[in-house]
Amino acid sequence: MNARGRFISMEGPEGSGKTTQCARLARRLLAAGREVVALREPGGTPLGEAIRSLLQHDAAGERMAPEAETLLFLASRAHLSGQVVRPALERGAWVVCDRFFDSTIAYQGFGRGCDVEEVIRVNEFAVGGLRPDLTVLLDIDVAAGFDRLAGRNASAGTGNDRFEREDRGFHERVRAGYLELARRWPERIWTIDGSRNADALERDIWSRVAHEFGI
Ligand code: Z5A
Repeated sequence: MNARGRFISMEGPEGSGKTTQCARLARRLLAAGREVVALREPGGTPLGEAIRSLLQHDAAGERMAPEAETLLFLASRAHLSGQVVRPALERGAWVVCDRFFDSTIAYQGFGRGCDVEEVIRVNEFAVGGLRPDLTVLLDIDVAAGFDRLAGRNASAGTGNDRFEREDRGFHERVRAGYLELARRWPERIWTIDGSRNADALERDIWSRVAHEFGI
């Protein structure tokens, strides 16, 4: 458990509904009278948002080395952890984060093929022992997640970003990697079926959070 506040991260493959569920959980916590700090990764600080833009777009079409990509995510996370997450937890706030360190293990470790144990070690260096009290893993079939993103991108008139353009095999490795992490850290990572409707997911997540943290 973190000092005074609580730290909840939301994880999952593309289109699993993390952003939707983070917003709904934050609303429920606010309604329960808690101070909430809602964050996304990469991002959450001006430096983090600048790093996000580097990571999501090809710099002059140049393919990024997996190690460089890993370290950019970690730079954003190290800054966010020290500048925002720890101070929020210390004053008793609830931090709800759309992705955290499991994303780097899943995407850069299992997805890109960087050594998973090495990625875990450098992650530790970046966050200095900080870890979520609870991680909700929204698991979804890769094709179903992409169907959702296609719908969203079509209505927003946007294209796929650098990660969304990766092939199916990459995204299958990411999904399998997440499921492996859930087996490795069952006390922290709670896997739920993200293919269900958003209202049902919101209810289940809230009932787990309320029960686990005594709200
Ligand atoms: N990345 C990494 O490689 N390493 C790292 O360490 C970190 C990240 C931290 C960040 O992109 C990218 O960076 C990400 C991984 C990589 N790869 N990509 N792409 P991002 O932040 O822009 O996007 P994302 O985190 O991947 O989110 P997403 O996949 O775009 O979406 P989502 O948050 O999972 O879902 P959503 O936005 O809530 O919903 C997507 C659509 O589905 C939308 O139209 C919703 O209305 C709809 N939706 C949501 N829930 C449901 C349900 N339950 N049923 C039906 N439809 C739904």
